[in-house]
Parts: sequence; structure tokens; C-alpha cells
Amino acid sequence: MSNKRLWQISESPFQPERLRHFETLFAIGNGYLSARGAFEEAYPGETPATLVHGIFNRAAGKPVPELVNVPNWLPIRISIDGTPFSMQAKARDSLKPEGGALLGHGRTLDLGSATLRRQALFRAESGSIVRICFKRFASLANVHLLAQRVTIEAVEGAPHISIRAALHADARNHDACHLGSKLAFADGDVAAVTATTSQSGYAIALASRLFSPSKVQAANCDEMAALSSEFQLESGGSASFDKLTAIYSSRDLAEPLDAAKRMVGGASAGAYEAHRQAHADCWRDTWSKCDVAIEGDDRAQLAIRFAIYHLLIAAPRQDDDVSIGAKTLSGLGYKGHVFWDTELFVLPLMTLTQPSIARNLLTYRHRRLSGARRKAREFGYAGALFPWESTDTGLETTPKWTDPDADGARIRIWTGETEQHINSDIAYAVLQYWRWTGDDAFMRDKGAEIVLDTAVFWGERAERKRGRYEISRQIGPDEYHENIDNSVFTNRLVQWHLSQAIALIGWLREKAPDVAQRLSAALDLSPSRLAAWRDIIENMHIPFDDEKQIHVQFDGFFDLEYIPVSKYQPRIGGIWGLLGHERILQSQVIKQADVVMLMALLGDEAGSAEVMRNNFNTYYQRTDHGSSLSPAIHAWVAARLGLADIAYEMFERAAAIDLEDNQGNVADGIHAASCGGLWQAIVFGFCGLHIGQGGPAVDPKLPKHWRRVSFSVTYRGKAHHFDVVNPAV
Ligand code: IFM
Repeated sequence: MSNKRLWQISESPFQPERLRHFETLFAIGNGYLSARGAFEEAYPGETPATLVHGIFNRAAGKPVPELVNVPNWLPIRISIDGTPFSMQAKARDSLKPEGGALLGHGRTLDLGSATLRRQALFRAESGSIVRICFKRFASLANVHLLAQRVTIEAVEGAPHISIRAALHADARNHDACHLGSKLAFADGDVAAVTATTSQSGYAIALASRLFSPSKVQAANCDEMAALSSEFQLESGGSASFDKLTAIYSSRDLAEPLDAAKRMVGGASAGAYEAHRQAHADCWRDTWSKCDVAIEGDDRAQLAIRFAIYHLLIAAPRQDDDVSIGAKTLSGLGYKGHVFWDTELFVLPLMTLTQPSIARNLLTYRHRRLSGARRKAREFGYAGALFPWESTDTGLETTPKWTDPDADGARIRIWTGETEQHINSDIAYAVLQYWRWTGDDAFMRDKGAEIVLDTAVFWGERAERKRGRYEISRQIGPDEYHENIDNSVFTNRLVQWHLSQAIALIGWLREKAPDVAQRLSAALDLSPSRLAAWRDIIENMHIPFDDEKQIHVQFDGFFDLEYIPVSKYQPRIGGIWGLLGHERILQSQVIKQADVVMLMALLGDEAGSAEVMRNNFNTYYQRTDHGSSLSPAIHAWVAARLGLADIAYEMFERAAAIDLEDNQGNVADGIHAASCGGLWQAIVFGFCGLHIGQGGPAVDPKLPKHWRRVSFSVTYRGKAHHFDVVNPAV
């Protein structure tokens, strides 16, 4: 891979005050699990976490389930001549430092090979100096395999090294304890732990094997199983040891412990290198499909590779019963729950570059139609209404209240009840997948049922009032305005969704009449229901100001207090925190792209060029970007409108959300939607990728200093490569 620098994220020196930030950035994963970049030796304030897709649990006393932090497989303690290696070691300058001295440290995440490396130069109390190099990866070739290699080099002296590699069963999610029936045991050179989630009953098992230059001894204590070994280094010499860990759960097979022990038990001394090679080969192949190469902007280049990397390590390749949470698998934020972020922000990258992953993610929704039907029924409607926050069960898992603040005050969360546009967001993703892949089998067997049953819900939910159809009590993408009437985003998308549903029925009748018949009976797609849909499409109320030629975000929006967001600059957090919940509800401050989001999704179908420009100019100055979902979408739409400066400013802002933590919460996990949005801003926004008469085509509006953007997409099974060149540079 050319120019390594554009494939690497680094930290140097050690920054103990930003532990959790870097843990998120340096997460490794393989679509089965991710492990945060915590260190092998523990530090105060850290949040080590390994999150496995699909393992949710509701802890005692907690309102909703969350993704479970499984037993920690990272721990490796190293002592040099009896001095424990620690980066908290002080007294750098002393020649006989008490507790040792850290002389230097650097970490690098190599995005190309999905490998985390660390080097530390350390002086023991004895005066011996060693260079310790740690490497780790979560194998993409074998997703149950986690590998660590440590190489210790005697830079000065001939130190005695002792090591202890452990598995810790007592992992927690902040204040919640999910794991019960914990067991830890070690025998020979293999250690193992098992645990079972307290409410959902998933069994998890990990087994580690230590490959050391000398004899390995087993030790058990409480909830930890450890393997230790000792060896002597010659002056100038070096030695490596490997820890291989296998992980399985009862989601994978009936006896996860046996499987984990079998995998490490069967490994040979050269296994690390063989696994590394297979892992690197898989990543090379993956990047050949997904990379976006940008010439003329190194920061943008690194940012897009970082974003793609983080989506790829969370992307389930072999499992169609899980989906990607709003924080990927890289942190505990949003409890691992799945939002619309997946379908509208993350999925397009998968649909266009790795359609089999997109199909898995959409199948996750199809498998949860019964939960969506239950939710619709609970609200008194037929059809399906997907949960705003989803986990393994498919039931609504949005908490009803925020956690209490310092004064014990809580705020009601309405999104689980009234942010219903999720239905059309999912339908949009299904249709986009179908359009790009031509996967008729998926549409026939799964996609159609999603699109149609969510349409059934809307057909009943739309209310006939004042000679038109309205949808009351909604939350649009702009969550600063709750339970409003006639969100233009929602109403317009519902109108679009219903017309797509009618066209889809036509297609089914022609291409798969048996399926058309089955769905017609099962979902009650009677002639009167379809006539009602047509009526709704014709008469849906789309709030619009004829005089100003703009869409109105919702009825009454412009009667609220006008607060230009630019008034509060410079500021670090969102305006919500600054002005408070009550005032924001009564103002025109918008949390995130809403009308602008509609324009991104529907393109020219959203309105004339004049209306689009008017919309953007109106809503941009009112938008706080209090959500990380906002800047990338603004970059995309501004690029299409030819607003080059705003487009680039918004792109840079989106690019910095994780890398520079410009929203201050990266410790909780990567912002999946922003990562996916960044890809869309480049591909759909700056490059103008669309399906033209003859297939995929571009219509570039590159930032002025970008020389070239190269990327590939798959359209109907065929790869298309684009080299978008900026003639002006
Ligand atoms: O889904 C988003 C929502 O649009 C804004 N708040 C955060 C959620 C999860 O990212």
C-alpha cells in the first residue's frame, strides 16, 4: 500500500488523560467483535471493552438491554529484572528509577492491515533498558481468533523477563454487571474463562494459549485465569512471545468453551505468523473494494480511510441476525443500540462496495418484523413500525427517560414513541440496495415484505384532516422539536415510500405472482388499501411556503423564536446545553440536517433547483449540528448545490468528529453515522455518483484543491472504477 503515512493513525507520547479517547480510535475488530484499544497492562480511568455482535443483556434494575462487555482477553503483565512494566512510571531522568522509567512510547493503528502496534522504551530499576513492541489484531480470516505478539529487545543490560498473560472474567459495562456463572481456569499453556449473561442467557467462552520461549505455567485466582513464563535475554538480544485467544458464544454453537479450547489447543508455535498473513490478505482484498483515494488533501485522505476502517471492523460478514450500532462496537455509548444511522448513513457504503454485508444488515431487519408488528399493534395500527432503538429482540428499546443529572432531574425521551420515520428510512435502504445490486431474490423473499408492511403502517397512520392527509405527533431528524405535526421530512418520505410500495406490488405481480399473492393475503393488501395509499400520495400535506418558495420543516416552525446559531460562536458544545431544553423546544434552532436530509435522500425529486437552494440557505443558518449526523449531510448537499466553501467546511467538520473529538464524546465510541456520511459526502456529494442511463456515472464538484478522487463501486454484480479528476488543479 502506497505512502504508509496515509494509512496510519498514531499517538505519541503516552497521553494518560486521553486514555478513553484513544481506546475508541484504536479499536480493532472483524465484524464479529471489536476490542477497544485499552493497554495490556491496566491504568486508572480506562474502559477496556470487547463487544460481540448480538450479545445483549438487560442488567438487574436497568430499563433497557445493552451490548455486553465480555471477559477481557488483553491483559499481559511484563516485569524486567523484577520491575513491572508500566507507562505510569515516573523519574524519567534518573538512572536508577524507583518503579522504572518510561523513556518513550508510540502507538500506531495501521488501517491497511487492521493491526495495532505499540513500542515502549523502558528502564527497569536495575538499569536494564528494553524496547517492548506489542502487536494485536482481530483476525478477519477467522473471526473467532484474537492475536497478540510481544517482542522484547535488550537495549542495555541482559535482563530477566517474567510475563503473565491472563483472561479476566469480571468485565462490566460502567455500573452494570451483565455476567453471571463466571468460571476461570488454566491448565498447562491454556487458560479459559466462561460466563453467562444474567437475563438473556448467552454463554460466552474464551480460551488463550501462550507461546513463550520457555516453559509456561498455569495459575488461577478468582475470576482470572493466567499463564506465566520467565526467560533471560542476552545483551542486545531479543525474544517474542504470542498469546492467541479464541472466542465463541452460544449464538455460534452449543458448546462455546469446547470450540475455543479446540481452536487454541490445535495451534502450533508458528500460528501467529500464519494468522497474521491470512488476516493481512483478507484486508488487502477488502480495501481493494472499498478504498477511496484522494490526491491533494492528506487530512481528508486519512479521515476517509479511518472512517471506512471503523465501519468495516463493525460490519457483520457472516451473520445476518445482527446490525451495526450507532457507536459501532467501539464503545458503550447508546448501549450498542441500532438506530436509523445504520440504514441511511452506514449502509450505502456496504451496498455499493460489499453488497453481501448490506444484505446481512437488511436481513437483520427482516428477521425483526414480528417486533415491528407488535409495536404497530401496541399503537393501535396494522402493519409494522420498527423500533427507534433496536437490539437483539426487535422490540423497542429506547429508554423513556434520560439518566438523572446532578440535581436528580430527568428528561422524557419521546423518540421511541414518535420518531417513526425509521420505517421509511429502512424502506429507503432496501430500495437503494435493490436498485444498486439488482438482487431480485432478496427483494422477493425479504425486502418486499419490509417495504410493504411498513407502508401498511403509514397507510393507517396518516390522518385525513382538512381535505388532506396529515401526520401528527412526530419527531423528524431534528430531535430538538418533539411531537410536532407534519414534519416535512416524514410526510414527504411517507409519500415517496407509498408510491414505491405500489410500484413494488406491480413488479411482484409480474415477476413473482406467487409472492405477490402470499404477501397480499398476509399483509391484507386489498384493493381498498391500495386505493387509500393512492389517495394519501395525492393528498399528503407537504408544508411549503409559496411566497418564500421553501419547504417548512413542520407546521408552525417559523412562528418559533429565531435564534441565529452563529450568535453563539465560538462554542464547544451544542446550543441545547447552552440555552436549555425548554427554550430550544420553542426556538427555530435545529439539531441536525432535517429538510437538508430530505434533499440528500431524494435529490432532484425533493424540489426545483431554486427551492433546494432556498431550503439550504434557510435551514443552514438555523442548524446547530448538535448531532454528529449533521455535518456530513450538509457537506453532501452543499456540494451538489455548488456551495463549495460550505461543503468543504462541513466536510472538515465531519472528518474531525472522531479524529479530533470535536463533539467531546469519542470516549463512548465511534460515530458510525458520521463515518458513513463522510463516505457519502465524497462519493455522492463531491463526485456526484448516481445511476445514469448507462449505469453508474459521476458529476464532479470536487473541492478546489483536490486533484483526484478514485474509488470503486459494484453495480448489479459488476465492479466500476472511477478516477474523478479535477480539471482546475
Ligand atoms: O440516530 C441519532 C439521532 O439522529 C440523533 N441522536 C443520536 C442518534 C444516534 O446516533
